[in-house]
Amino acid sequence: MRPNFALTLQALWTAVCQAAMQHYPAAWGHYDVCKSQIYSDEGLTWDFMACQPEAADMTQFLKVTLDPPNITCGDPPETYCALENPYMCNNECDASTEELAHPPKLMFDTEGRNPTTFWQSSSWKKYPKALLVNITLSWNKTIELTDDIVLTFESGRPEQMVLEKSLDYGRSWQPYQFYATDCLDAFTMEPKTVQDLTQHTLLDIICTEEYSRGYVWKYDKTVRFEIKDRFALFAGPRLHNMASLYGQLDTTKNLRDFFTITDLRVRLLRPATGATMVDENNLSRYFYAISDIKVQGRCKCNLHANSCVFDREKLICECEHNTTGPDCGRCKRNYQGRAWSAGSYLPIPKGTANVCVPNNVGPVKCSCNPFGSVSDRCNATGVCVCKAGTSGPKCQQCLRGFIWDNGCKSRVCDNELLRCQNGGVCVNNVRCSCPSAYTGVLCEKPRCETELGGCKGAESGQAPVTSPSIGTFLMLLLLLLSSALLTEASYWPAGL
Ligand SMILES: *[C@@H]1O[C@H](CO)[C@@H](O)[C@H](O)[C@H]1NC(C)=O
Ligand SMILES: *[C@@H]1O[C@H](CO)[C@@H](O)[C@H](O)[C@H]1NC(C)=O
Ligand SMILES: *[C@@H]1O[C@H](CO)[C@@H](O)[C@H](O)[C@H]1NC(C)=O
Ligand SMILES: *[C@@H]1O[C@H](CO)[C@@H](O)[C@H](O)[C@H]1NC(C)=O
Ligand SMILES: *[C@@H]1O[C@H](CO)[C@@H](O)[C@H](O)[C@H]1NC(C)=O
Ligand SMILES: *[C@@H]1O[C@H](CO)[C@@H](O)[C@H](O)[C@H]1NC(C)=O
Ligand SMILES: [Ca+2]
Repeated sequence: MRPNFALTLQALWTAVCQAAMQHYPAAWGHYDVCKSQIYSDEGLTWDFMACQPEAADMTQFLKVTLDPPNITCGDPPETYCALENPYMCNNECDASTEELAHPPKLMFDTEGRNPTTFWQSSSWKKYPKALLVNITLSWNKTIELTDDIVLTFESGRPEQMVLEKSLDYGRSWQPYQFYATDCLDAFTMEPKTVQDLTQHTLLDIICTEEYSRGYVWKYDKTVRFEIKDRFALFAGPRLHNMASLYGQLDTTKNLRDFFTITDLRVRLLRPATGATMVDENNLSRYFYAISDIKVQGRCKCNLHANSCVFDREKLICECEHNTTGPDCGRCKRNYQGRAWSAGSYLPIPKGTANVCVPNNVGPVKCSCNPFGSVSDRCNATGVCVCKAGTSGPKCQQCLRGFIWDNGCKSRVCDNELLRCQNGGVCVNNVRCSCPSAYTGVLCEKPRCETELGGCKGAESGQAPVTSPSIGTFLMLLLLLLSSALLTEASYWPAGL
């Protein structure tokens, strides 16, 4: 299943670069384009689509805040001993020397071939008072996570920690996941792993012991928040029905909100001790050190932008579809002709743009011909939608076979074969003006109104027992005539 997870993720969030795009079936949806020009009956027009920015390394755009602010090591300089060996004390931290300093930014630099770079806290000098550190990552922008959050600890993984998220720029926080060597003891929660979750519980907040176990930290330094596994659960073991999947993604607000954040907070509650007893005589062995934090995601632009720029220390969606705001979360001024709405992943593959429409659309703005168009207002794309037989940007022209008469009407009568009957008069080839006693397209039916008499049988509610009307007869005749002319073996009496 594993290799499928990546695909699942792609399918759900289309976290693909354009080059890779071609390798995925188009039916899976591609949301990298917001609009394209198309040729239609009215000439060149825009076709608008749901769109979103590519996923990216979001750590490039964050602001990191530590609490307490002076918790970073090196002021004053300190010497640390190794957790696994109290006699190995060659870890020096000095904030005033670049080579010996361990500032927070080293959690987000690119690890090259050089020795690992890491942020390090002061040691647990005040034991048994808890060594508490909050690391807050703020984007000042709503983002959607697309891949696992991965923290790499350089001096043992913490024995207790909580990962939290905020959706409102840090005003309120919810836990994402609890981590402990002993979940019951630390948080009075049953230990679970992401494998214990089901499709129905995938948004449950769990405590896991998976990433806190003993001395194995030398080989496994990472602590994860498993987003891919949750996506895979959401998608189910097999992905045959992308439409229903996108449908769920569109309609399951909880699910989308779950992966949406403005801030993350790592609450470090107890450092690695590697033993049941803390060696009180040598507290220089206990501290936090993080070499890397990975956060992969994309700007949330409500499917109204395919690009998000980092401008003056700020992430901004480049909104399309006449939307605006940091998340394209509202309609531009003068484009509030209907309520704002997020774009939709459906129907796949291009979704629905739900563009904002101009205010006061109608004969003011659009000047759609009131007779030729379905509505005097433009539709959401700012286009006059024409009635059958009508065309032109304002729906003021008739297609071939149609004749203008307060809108385009098909040819109904003439003074040759399609004669109005019973003294009716053909008006502009589009209708017969009938004498009051007759009705029907060609005035072929007597009116069935009691005061006019006649039309017997109609009053009783039964089908009038009349011979086929002359109009119908004429039409039948025409039809037969034309088919006869087209048929080689004509059986029509020659004398007719
Ligand atoms: C940080 O500053 C506070 C208040 O100034 C002080 O009490 C505390 O000991 C300092 N902590 C460290 C690790 O230097
Ligand atoms: C910790 O133990 C080592 C080895 O005994 C010693 O060199 C070091 O000074 C000790 N550190 C502290 C703060 O006691
Ligand atoms: C960290 O965040 C928690 C939760 O909001 C708060 O109670 C605590 O005071 C913060 N600071 C530290 C150093 O734990
Ligand atoms: C966050 O962004 C808003 C605009 O979107 C800006 O007004 C505000 O100053 C920013 N706050 C910080 C702390 O950067
Ligand atoms: C947004 O408004 C501009 C200016 O009126 C217009 O050219 C453009 O086509 C509109 N876009 C959409 C998606 O309606
Ligand atoms: C508006 O009408 C045009 C032309 O019929 C059509 O192509 C377009 O999809 C319509 N837009 C919406 C949002 O209904
Ligand atoms: Ca680093």
